[in-house]
Amino acid sequence: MAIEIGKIRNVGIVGHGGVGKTSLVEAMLFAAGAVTRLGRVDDGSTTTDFDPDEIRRKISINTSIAYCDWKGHHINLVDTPGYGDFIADARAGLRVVEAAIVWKFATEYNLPRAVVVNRLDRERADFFRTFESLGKRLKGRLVTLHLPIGEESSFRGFVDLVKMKAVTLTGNKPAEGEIPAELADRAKEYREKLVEAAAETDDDLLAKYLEEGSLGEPEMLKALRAGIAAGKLMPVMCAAASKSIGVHALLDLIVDSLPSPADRQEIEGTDLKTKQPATRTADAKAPVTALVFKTLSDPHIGKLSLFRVMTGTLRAERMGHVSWLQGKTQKNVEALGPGEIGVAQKLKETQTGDTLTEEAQPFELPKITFPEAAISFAIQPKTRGDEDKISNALARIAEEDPTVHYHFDPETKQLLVSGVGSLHVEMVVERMKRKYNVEVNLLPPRIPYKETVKGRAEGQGKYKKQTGGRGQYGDTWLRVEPMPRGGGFEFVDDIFGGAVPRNFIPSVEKGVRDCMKKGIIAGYPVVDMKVTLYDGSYHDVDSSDMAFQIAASMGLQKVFMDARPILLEPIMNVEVATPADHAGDVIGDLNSRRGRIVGMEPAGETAAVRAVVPMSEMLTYESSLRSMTGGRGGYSMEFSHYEEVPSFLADKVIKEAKAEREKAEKH
Ligand SMILES: Nc1nc2c(ncn2[C@@H]2O[C@H](COP(=O)(O)OP(=O)(O)OP(=O)(O)O)[C@@H](O)[C@H]2O)c(=O)[nH]1
Ligand SMILES: [Mg+2]
Repeated sequence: MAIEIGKIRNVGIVGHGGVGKTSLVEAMLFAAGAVTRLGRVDDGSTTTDFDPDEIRRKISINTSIAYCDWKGHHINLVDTPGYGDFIADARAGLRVVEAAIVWKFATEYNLPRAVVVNRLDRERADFFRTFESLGKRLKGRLVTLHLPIGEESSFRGFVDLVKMKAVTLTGNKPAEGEIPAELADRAKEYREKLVEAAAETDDDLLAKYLEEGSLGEPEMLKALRAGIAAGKLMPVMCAAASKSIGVHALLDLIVDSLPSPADRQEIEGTDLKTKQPATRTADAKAPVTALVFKTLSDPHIGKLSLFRVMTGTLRAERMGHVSWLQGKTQKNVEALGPGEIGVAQKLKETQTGDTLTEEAQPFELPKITFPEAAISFAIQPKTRGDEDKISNALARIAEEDPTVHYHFDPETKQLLVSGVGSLHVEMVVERMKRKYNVEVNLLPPRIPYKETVKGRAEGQGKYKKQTGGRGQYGDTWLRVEPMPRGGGFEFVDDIFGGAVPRNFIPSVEKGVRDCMKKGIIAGYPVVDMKVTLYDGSYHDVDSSDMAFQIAASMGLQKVFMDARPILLEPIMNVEVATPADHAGDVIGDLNSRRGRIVGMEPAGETAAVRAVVPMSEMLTYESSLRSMTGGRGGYSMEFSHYEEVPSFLADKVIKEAKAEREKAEKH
C-alpha cells in the first residue's frame, strides 16, 4: 500500500559545504531507529554519503535520499551537497520537497524553511551572533524556538521556548527539565518574541493574545505551521548533529509544522495532448506523473532513476519493481503514491528531468534547469587505443550528470570535458577510473588563441622547381591588412591583365586559407585579416594548381611576419557571488588575473561582482574562490570577445607552441 499523502514529509537539507547536513540526516535516522548505529562522515559510515568518492573526500557530491518513520509519519530526507560544483544536484533535489532545513539560508529556494544552527559544540560557535546576523537579513520573519544551554564543548541541550522547558540528553534520549536559573530571563524575553510572531500570523490569534496576554501550546503550534507554510515565519533551532542534540526536536518540527505534499494539491505542467499548460491533483487515483530528479548509473547495478510521484499511484507490477531508498540500499515496495520518493531500475530512455507519465494521458512536469558548464579541460588517454572506452564512459557519466559535457575540438585536436568547476571535472576523471576502468590525464585546457596582424605589409611568394621532366612554377604578390575584431577573413583578387591566370586564382585563395587555418606564429588560426592578390607571374607549362597554392602559402607566411603579428585571447564575462565581507579579496584577486571590474552590486550579505577576465587566467579560479570565501562563493562565466595578448605573455605562448610542434615532429 502506498502511504497516505498527509503522512508524508519531504524535506531538503540545504546549506554551504561542510556545515553538517549529512551528519544531521544521519543523526535523525538514528534517533528514529531507521539505522542501528550512528554513522560518521569522518569514517565514511553515513547512510547518505555512500559513494566511494564521497567517502574519500569526506564531502557530499550527490543528492541522496534516506527515510525514517517518526510518530506515524514517513519522512524523506533529501541530503544535498553544499559545494558550488555540485549545485545542480542540490537544485534538482529541491524540486521534490515541500520544505527545506537550512543552515544559514539560500533565498533562491522559494520554499518554506526552518533553520538549524548546527555544530554548536564547536569552538567559537555563537548561537546569538548567528541568530542576529540571520535576523538582519530576514527582517522579522526569523523566530527562535530554542536557546542553547551551555556553549562550545559544554553545549548540552536547549530551552524549548514553546513548552518553556529545558531539554538535555540522557543517554541518547532527550529529557525535559526545569529551565536553568541563569537562562530564565532570557527565556522569558525570547518566548515573548515568539508568541508575538505567532500571534501576528492570524487575526483571531492576535485578538486572543491581546486579550489574554499569552497563547497556549496547541495554538502556538498551529500558528507556527501556518506561518511556516505561508513563508511568514522561519523557525530557528539549536543542534549538534554529531552529539544527537536537537535532532529529536527537529523530527518533531518536521512532523508537526512543516507542510506535507497534501498542501500542494495542484501540480502544474503541460498536457502533452493539447500542448497547453494544465494542472493535475495530487490524488492517488489520478493518472501517474512522476519527476525523475536524479539518475545514477553503475556498471554493476545498472541504471537507477530516482523520482518523486506527483500524482497517481505507481505500482511495482507496472515497473518491474519500485523501491524506497535508504542511501544506497533499496527497499522494494508494492506501490508509491503521490508525494512519495522512490527509485526504479533500467528505464533505458529516461533521463534526469523527464516525467514518468501514462501513455494514454501524457503530462509533462516543468524541466529542471541546470547551470551552464563554466570550465573545460582537455583529456588524454593514459593508454593508447582507449578512446572508445573513454567516450563510452563519458556518455554514461553525462547521462548521470547533466552538467557534464564533452566534445572533440577539431581546432586543437583535443577531447574537451566541461563542468561547473575544476573540482567537478576532477570528479569526472576519478569516476571514469573507478567505475569504467579507464584512466586519463587531465591537461590544462588549451586556450583557443587566435592570430592576426596589426599592420599592413606586402611581398612576394614564389615557388619554382626544376627537377627533370615537368617543373613547378607559381608566383604571387600578396598584401595583408588588419580587419576589425570579428571581421573574419576577406580575399581580394586585384589582378589586372592576367598576371595570374583566372583558373589559378582559386588556388591562391586556397593556399592562403590553408595557411591561415594552420596558423603562422604559434599554430593558432589566423583571423580578422584581409589578403589581396595584386600581382604575380606564371609559366605556360610548369604552372599548376599545387604550385600556386604553395607559392601563396609561402608568400603569406613571409608577409604576415612583416605586418606586426599578434596573438588574440578569449575574454570571459565573469560573475562572482561572494559573501560581502570577502568582496574586497575577490576584486583584488580578479585584478591580479588581468581582470577588469565592470560592476558590483551589493545584495545584503552577498555581493555580485562582474568582471571581464582572460580565459587563461580563470583555469584555477574555482579552487581559489573556494579557499578565499571558505566555500561560500560561486561564479559563472561565458565567452565575451577576443583581445590582444600582452606581448610578454604572447612570447611565452609562442615559445610553448614551438616546443610542442618540435615534440610532435619527433614522434
Ligand atoms: N563538532 C561537530 N562537528 C560536526 C557536527 N556536525 C557535523 N560535524 C562535522 O563537520 C564536518 C562536515 O560534516 P558533514 O555532515 O559532512 O557536512 P555537510 O554539510 O553534509 O557537507 P557537504 O555535504 O560536503 O556540504 C564533519 O567532519 C562532521 O563530523 C556537530 O554538530 N558538531
Ligand atoms: Mg553532506
